[in-house]
Amino acid sequence: MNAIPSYFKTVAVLGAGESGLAAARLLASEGAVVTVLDTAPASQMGESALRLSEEGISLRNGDEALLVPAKTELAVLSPGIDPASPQVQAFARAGIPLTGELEIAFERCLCPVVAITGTNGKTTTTQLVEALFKGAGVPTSACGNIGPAFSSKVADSQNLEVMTVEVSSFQLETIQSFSPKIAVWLNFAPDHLDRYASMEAYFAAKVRVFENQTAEDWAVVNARDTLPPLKAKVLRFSAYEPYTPEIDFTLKNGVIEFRGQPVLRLADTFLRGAHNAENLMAALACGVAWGLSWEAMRAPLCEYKALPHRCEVVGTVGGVEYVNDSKATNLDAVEKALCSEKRRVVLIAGGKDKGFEFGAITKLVAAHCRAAVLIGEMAGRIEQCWGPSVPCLRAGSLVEAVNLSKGVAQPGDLVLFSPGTSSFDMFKNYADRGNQFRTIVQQLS
Ligand code: UMA
Repeated sequence: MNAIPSYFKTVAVLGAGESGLAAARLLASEGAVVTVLDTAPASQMGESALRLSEEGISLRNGDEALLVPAKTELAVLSPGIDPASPQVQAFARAGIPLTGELEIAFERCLCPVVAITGTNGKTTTTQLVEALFKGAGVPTSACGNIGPAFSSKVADSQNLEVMTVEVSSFQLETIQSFSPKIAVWLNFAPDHLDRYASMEAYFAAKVRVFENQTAEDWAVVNARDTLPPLKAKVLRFSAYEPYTPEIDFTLKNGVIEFRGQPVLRLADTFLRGAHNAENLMAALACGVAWGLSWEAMRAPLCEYKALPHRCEVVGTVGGVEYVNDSKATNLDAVEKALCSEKRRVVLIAGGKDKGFEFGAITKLVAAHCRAAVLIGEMAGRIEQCWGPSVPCLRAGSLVEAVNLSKGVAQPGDLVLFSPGTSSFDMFKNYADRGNQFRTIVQQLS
């Protein structure tokens, strides 16, 4: 099993979100004295955080959360908190060891872990892997970045054969012993440039998923990505490259092949597009690593239905289909949505400025789109990039964007809401953004 954890008596947990609360409860259940520190005011805390005192856990908010509690022996970071932030640096200056919620959970997990990372497709693949294992009779539970937090699932690990964990680069920044039996690397593209100084820094955090693996473990990797030498046994996949002996999973005429032999028809699943073929390949590769048969793996993958906000069809009005791809929070995701589409597209894009260069996909947008409707903080910058090649319209709200799109789209077209950046300038999160889009489209019809 995993490394024997070092138990600390007095712990500070930074962040009272889902990760922090789960880590705090896990540590308190071992008898640790836990203080949760959250820089947001108490008035913004959820009910679960406000009930911590009933469980013997202290909560400090606002400026008080910037002070290091006396006698702290360990600080546990939530993934959304940047280790470079003043709050974290105060612990570093006091010489207090820092770790992360993922590491805390891994140290205590009693079954092996499959870890799934990548810029896009993590959540879908995590669900596919969970479905595949469960369908094949291997008890597992999906957790981590997908939610619920890994720490909240540790108690279940004694009854599971494997834990299926979605891991983000933020979580990987603070690992020490985290070592998955199977590590999946789906893809890598620009993202989170509001947290990382460079793409190299983002890559360096993400690639740590392989850091503690040994020759007994497996790495399931995208054949198109250049990775450092891996210690684990490697299975490679690509939906964009032809079969060669180096690439185990490939896509030919809509059929996923393993070493040149057909194993799964994409049309037999509910998923579409080369990007989803890669998600399926990664899940199948986990099954191969675990020793499952193709027969056992096929049925659960064919039954799997995509999650909301990922190229989700939300309505057809006047012969125009409306698709909610609100989860597209980076340009790679927009690119994948456009490439899997043969119809003319009216693209609704834009949102919070997190440093992306939308010019990188101008040619693709021009090739696929009748027009682009732009919203949010980034609308002006996107128009500058796309304007010369694609008719661009600006909208002050999502309702206006949908109405403008309706006016421009022709029967047989697709209105694709694939923003390409974060939602936080106008919405609570991508799910709120996608739900609002769905409601607006439903009202159209
Ligand atoms: N906070 C501080 N100090 C700071 C910043 C924030 O105290 O300097 C506090 C906030 O006030 C807030 C809490 O920290 O109360 C939030 O912590 P968090 O941002 O780590 O969020 P959690 O609710 O713990 O959710 C995290 C993941 N969030 C992030 O990585 C940003 C969730 O992934 C994950 O589902 C959850 O743990 C359970 O594992 C979300 C996400 O957006 C879905 N992930 C990113 C992505 O997928 O792109 C990486």
